[in-house]
Amino acid sequence: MAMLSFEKKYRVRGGTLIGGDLFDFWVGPFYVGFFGLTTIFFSALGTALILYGAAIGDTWNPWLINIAPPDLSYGLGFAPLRDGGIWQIVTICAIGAFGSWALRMVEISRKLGMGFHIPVAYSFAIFAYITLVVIRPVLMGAWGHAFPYGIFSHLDWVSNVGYQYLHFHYNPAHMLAVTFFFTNCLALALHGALVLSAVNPQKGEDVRFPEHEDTFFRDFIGYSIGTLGIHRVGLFLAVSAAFWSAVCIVISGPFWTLGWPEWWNWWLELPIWYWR
Ligand code: UQ2
Repeated sequence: MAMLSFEKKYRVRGGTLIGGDLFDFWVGPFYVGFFGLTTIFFSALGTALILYGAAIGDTWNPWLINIAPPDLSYGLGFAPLRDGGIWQIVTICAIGAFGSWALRMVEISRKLGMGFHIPVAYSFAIFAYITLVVIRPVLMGAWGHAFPYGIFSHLDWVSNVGYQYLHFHYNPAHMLAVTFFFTNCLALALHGALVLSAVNPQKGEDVRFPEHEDTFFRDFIGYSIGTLGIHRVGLFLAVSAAFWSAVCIVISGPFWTLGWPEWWNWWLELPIWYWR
């Protein structure tokens, strides 16, 4: 709460990418800006379309509501609203909202004279989404290759696409992505636990500072990566997880159509085995 008082000091004018001073204001704690308005526009339109899609669909059961992309026969063309067209406009709205959100991060970073690490990191998540719903469907020639918007329906899509390649866990890029996700969990657990253990003591105990944090890990494993370093590692692990997720799906179909286990035949076909 104490932060709210000195936050005002950082409510500086400028840093906008578009619109000059016109949208350079706050509503309560929220910076608005041109991209704040476009975020609200795309989110509201997209949400309304999902509700409309649900209304003309079969169910209001939140688990089962499904906004599906057009049939494969529509290729890369526009489909009628109730035949995948809603999905297409929702997708445009989603990309518009995510892109606006990233650009609003850029404006706020510029205002504060910060680096662009936050929008750059977030862009990897947007990139992974766009890979799923635009890049891969375009490479494969039909919007119908994108995933449907629905809780169970998108799970079914993931399962079906996985089995289409026999055993997705043999996809080398998938292996990398999963490893990055798990390592990211490890790093965040270590970091969160370390910070809380030092900085949130029992009643009557003193807060401990980074020299204690460093000392814990030096005693424990002979190495401390440091307070700046752990955040560099965290950024790298998180961004890599999103990046390799995008790679593992974009190569499935456009660049590899067999089962993923077969990809490893290159290993079995290495000439070194004749030695035996
Ligand atoms: C650390 C440090 C932090 C940390 C953590 C470490 C004082 C507050 C968690 C320990 C991290 C190491 C040894 C690297 C872990 C690497 C991977 C890939 C899991 O040293 O400095 O700052 O939060």
